[in-house]
Amino acid sequence: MTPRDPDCLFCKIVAGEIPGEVVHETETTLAFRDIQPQAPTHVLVVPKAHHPNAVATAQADPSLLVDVVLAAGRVAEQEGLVERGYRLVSNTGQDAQQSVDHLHLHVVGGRAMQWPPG
Ligand code: DGP
Repeated sequence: MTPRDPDCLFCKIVAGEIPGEVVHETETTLAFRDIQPQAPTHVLVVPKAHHPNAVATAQADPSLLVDVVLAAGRVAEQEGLVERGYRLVSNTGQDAQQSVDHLHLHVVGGRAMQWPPG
């Protein structure tokens, strides 16, 4: 059974209760455009099952974390980001400014980026 948090925004997008601009889907993952894009391409890749962050996902269901990373790679290919590169970001916790406690990989690309992040 797929764990779900009834109060979770991304669980609602996965369930189709809140609209999302979906760009890729697998049996276990969904990818949709970020509502506040920080670059020409900014897609969020989430597991359909609710897990609060990447480490919790790896602990609970390691192959699901692999599914999410592979889906992010497919999105990068689809969006034409592979040649020039892109960033995969997974904010975790308060200091990292994680605002939705459902694992999501930000796939960000289409412009040159800075390091370190702010
Ligand atoms: P984070 O701060 O790492 O937890 O990223 C959460 C992202 O989710 C943030 O970049 C904005 C995005 N976001 C928030 N609400 C919505 C929404 O309703 N739809 C979509 N597509 N993205 C959202």
